[in-house]
Amino acid sequence: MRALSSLLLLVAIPAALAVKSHDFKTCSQAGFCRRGRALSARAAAHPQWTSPYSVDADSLSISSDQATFTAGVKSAIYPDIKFGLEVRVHDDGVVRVKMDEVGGLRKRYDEAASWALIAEPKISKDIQWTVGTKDIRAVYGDKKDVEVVVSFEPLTVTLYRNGKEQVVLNGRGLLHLEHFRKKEDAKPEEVTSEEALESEGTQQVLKTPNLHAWFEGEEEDALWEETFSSWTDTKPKGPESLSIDITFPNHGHVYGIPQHASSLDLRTTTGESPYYTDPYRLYNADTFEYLADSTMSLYGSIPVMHAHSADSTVAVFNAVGSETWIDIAHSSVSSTETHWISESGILDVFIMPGPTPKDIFAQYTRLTGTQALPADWSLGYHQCRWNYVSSEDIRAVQKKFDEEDIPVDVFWLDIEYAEEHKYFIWDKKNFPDPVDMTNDVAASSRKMVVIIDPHFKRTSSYPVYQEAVDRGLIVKQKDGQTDYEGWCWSGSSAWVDFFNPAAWDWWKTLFKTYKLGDDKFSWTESTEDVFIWNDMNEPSIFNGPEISMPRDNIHYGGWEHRDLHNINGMLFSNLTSQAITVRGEVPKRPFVLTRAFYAGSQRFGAMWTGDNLGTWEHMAVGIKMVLANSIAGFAFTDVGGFFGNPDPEMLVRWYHVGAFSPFFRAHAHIDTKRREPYLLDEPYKGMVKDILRRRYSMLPIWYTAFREASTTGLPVARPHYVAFPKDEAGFSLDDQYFIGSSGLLVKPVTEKGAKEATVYLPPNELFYDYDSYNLYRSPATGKKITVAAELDQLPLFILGGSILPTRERPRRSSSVMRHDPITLQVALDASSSARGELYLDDGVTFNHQQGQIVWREFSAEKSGKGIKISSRDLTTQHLASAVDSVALTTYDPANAFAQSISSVRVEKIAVLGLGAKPSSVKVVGGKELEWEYSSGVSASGKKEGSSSLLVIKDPAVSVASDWEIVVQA
Ligand code: NBV
Repeated sequence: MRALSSLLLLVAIPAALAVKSHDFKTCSQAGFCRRGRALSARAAAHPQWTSPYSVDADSLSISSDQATFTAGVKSAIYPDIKFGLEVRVHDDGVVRVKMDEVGGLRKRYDEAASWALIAEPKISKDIQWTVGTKDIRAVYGDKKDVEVVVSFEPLTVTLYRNGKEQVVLNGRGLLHLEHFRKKEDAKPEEVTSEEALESEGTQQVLKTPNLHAWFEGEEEDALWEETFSSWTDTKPKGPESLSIDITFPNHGHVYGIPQHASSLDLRTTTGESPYYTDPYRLYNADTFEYLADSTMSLYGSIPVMHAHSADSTVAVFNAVGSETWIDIAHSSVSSTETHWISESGILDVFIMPGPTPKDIFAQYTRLTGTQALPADWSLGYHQCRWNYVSSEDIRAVQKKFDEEDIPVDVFWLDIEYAEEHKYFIWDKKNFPDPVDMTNDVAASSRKMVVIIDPHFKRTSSYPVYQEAVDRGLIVKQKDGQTDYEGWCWSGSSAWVDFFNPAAWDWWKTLFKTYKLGDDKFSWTESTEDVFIWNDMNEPSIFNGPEISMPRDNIHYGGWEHRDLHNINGMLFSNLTSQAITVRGEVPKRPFVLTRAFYAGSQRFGAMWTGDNLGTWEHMAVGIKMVLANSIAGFAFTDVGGFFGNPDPEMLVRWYHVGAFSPFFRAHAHIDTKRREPYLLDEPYKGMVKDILRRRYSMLPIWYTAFREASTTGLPVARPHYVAFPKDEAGFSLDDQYFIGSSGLLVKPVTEKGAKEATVYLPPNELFYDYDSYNLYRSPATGKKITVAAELDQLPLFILGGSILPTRERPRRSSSVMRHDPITLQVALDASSSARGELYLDDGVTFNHQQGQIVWREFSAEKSGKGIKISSRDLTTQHLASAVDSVALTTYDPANAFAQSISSVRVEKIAVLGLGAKPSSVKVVGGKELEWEYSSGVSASGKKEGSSSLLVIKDPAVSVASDWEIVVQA
């Protein structure tokens, strides 16, 4: 693979260099997906199709706390097979719908939710189920405007708000849990409609004599075995797929289900003129050189979908761990039909009622947790390539950055640091002094990230492998006994089964930086400045089906790999993250980048967009992918593209994209030319240096956005529909977005040769160009503006009404900026007010959880004919109003951290859009300040053009304390 790519990539990316599509299945090559789509086709063809599943009302039982009901479910097709339904309402209105086969031949995989959820959700105290003859229903919510109705025959679940349908399960009758059966009686006896169905209505519909054929199709399709390429998947359990249609009436847009290289607003995959012909696929896979516009699977899978309209947002989390395909049809402009087809598992769907995007993020993160607050340094610039070849190489690269005065925080080592790709074990020829090397990096206030892949070389001289074998931790072949062997970078390899609890503590011990005992491995050749990158954890296996693990391999508990494939990679990186956290005496925030992910991964680290190409298309789709990933986690997109040699123009534009992504890493394939920023010629080098400096100046904004994400779930890279949920014109926007709640709007340029860019501004707002301070006003319809976007220009705007905290002193890394002064940019809105936040803590420990923080609110408001700018403690306000879940039992505004930064001052305040030249600027209770004013367009006026600018010089107020500055007219 490497030899081939070296030949191809040293020049440029030829059009032919793209994913080897034939390595990966289409829906028509996956038996259960074929069956699912065929079911849907039969339903569409039958004018009176109805679901054969019905609730047995006699078996209905409501729990003593009233929140849950259970009932038996019958299938008219298989009257002897029993199913159980459980529906419960959580205290935030989320409805959980579970259905499983009862007393079947085997057990379906029912553990997906347990890996994704942080805890058993709290049950509503507000529910009163009412049982009728045809359904059971409950009305709830503060305004009693939400209603969930479970109809008995056929079984459907519908969520209403204000009487309007929001989410419907099985409305199209595509629910199907293929029950476990014996191969010998695979062909069931014919069941006729008269025998099976007593309900008159259903009898009318089902006139066909053979109900099996009517519902499941004439032919048995790949129930017991299937082949793909040279691979045979023996399916010892037989068919067990799960199909469910989920319709979002009154919601015309759906987003989420990362990861795909596609638009944020998900497109139609079925119907008369589908945009895509295959459903969106979720099956973690090493799809290197992936297509830039496709529903193909990529490295991670999060089965979460938002459905949005100007009236409301709802969402579903389908907690399934097996391969899943999702068909989408925009049945009308205002409704969306989806069909989820999974290979195995129980039905376990969480319906999130919204009604705003903010509510959805709160509901989803209450289930699966928020993004972890990252270490502050991890928001700086990361320099990676496959590979920095030696300790001396790392030192030389660091030196060049310093000589050129280019900021950087982290140097990364890819797989070649490890002797024979035995991770943890340094290749001493090239890395003779790993601890000294790391200490040299750390001495410049920087960190290292080193890769640990999950394939372990099968040799007894490799202690990590041997310890895993001795403990019986290796994933087994289909016989359930023999250790599975596959092929990866390290040659013949084995994979640890992280579903086995015995692996958990063992894995943590490996990362201890001190010696544990003579016959026990720990990573003594690392320090607490080394952090981890987990790659290839889909898992990627070179000689495996679809470059992954055989589905009939066996994991802990006897589960087949197919049952939990999409969860598998998450366990590896989550445990690595926990290992890093506790490796030292004082727990410190981990940093782990993972390629494979599932719902819940966001709690432990960052994910990235994998092996993209150095092309304009990939740069553009990377932005959409970061937005889609951000809905359910947080994301990197590799600057420069992994494969290929981007020209300087593309690289500069890509640095802009990276600098405005939650995480910012440049990476490159082993066969590419070196492309560190200092290697560029002028003017490109200067441009990249400016971009990097801008990223560093904005670190306070990023960190504040991460604080918000880590407590509310609201994404750092925030799509337009989340920021302006009522603005229909922005529902499909995915090439411009906001940074947290800061008010920063960015539109990276992703076209070659561009000189200008068009940016959409939402209705009735003011925006200031970040560089020119030009003020734009959008009318009630919103508007598009065209702005200059030469190579050194990035379309970047501040929403009127925002206050941005920045640190403007150029530095070599983020850690040395912790005591730098702050600049505030106050962008007034039409009523001459503005607000913003700044969050600071020590950046590395968990002391913030004990209230060691500074969290300020800056505001500007009219005061007489002038304005007043003030700073207030925000934690106190939040604790008083209990607005969010900041878990601070004891909080003191004068906490030790706040005291440690009491000398950090505000060194400049720039006010945009002020109405007139002030007569004085004064700190209340303090001195008269120096200032400069240049006249221009005012925020409260009607004109567009160059904004007025008041620069208050060195007000010298502390960032950690309350103050007021009065700007008198
Ligand atoms: O470890 C080598 C690469 C890594 O640089 C890249 O970022 C990963 O996505 N890795 C994939 C394996 C080889 C890919 C061809």
